[in-house]
Amino acid sequence: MNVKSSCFSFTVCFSLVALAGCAANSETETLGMEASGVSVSSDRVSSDFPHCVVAAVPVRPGEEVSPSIAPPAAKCFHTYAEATSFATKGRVNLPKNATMKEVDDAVADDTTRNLGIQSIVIAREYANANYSLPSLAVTADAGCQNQDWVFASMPSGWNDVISSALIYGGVGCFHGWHYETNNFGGANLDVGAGVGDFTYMNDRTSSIRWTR
Ligand SMILES: [Ca+2]
Repeated sequence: MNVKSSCFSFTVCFSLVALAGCAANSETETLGMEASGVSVSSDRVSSDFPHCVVAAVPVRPGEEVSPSIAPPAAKCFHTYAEATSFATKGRVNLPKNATMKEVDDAVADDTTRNLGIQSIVIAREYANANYSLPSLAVTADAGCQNQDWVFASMPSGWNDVISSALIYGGVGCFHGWHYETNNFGGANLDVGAGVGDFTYMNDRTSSIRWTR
């Protein structure tokens, strides 16, 4: 009887430990695959490729978006400098060991100078609060003066993970509406210039619309 009950307790304890382990794992938000160590870029966000870039889709201001519109796949890079070179088509080309601030300053400068001319970074999404990596740079061929930019659904690996986001100043996008469901439905949050903590919308974004 004693032996049986201690076995039973052991099983219960073991299950609880396993459950706790599962909970801890899901909190760390392991995004995507392990390192390959060889590729310069990856189609999926991961701890080794945490700097992603994707182009938003233009629509007329206020226009309804066809549910069939999906964003192009994101490209993810090992360093912020590599991702930024890709996002700006090589205009911002800094050393791989450039600091986040150096790259950020260069991106802001490039966005100001090339607004309406070519691919610029208009916004940045983050998988963690307080603008912490992994990040998703959103590129567009212009600001929001004459069109909205959208993701009717999120790039692969980015659904239900956004925890903070910002919009670059000067691009004329004053609102970044984050929605709970694909095609702009459910609960929503406007990040404006930036929101470091999504609170009720944490890990719930499934579509985004940037507007003037
Ligand atoms: Ca998150």
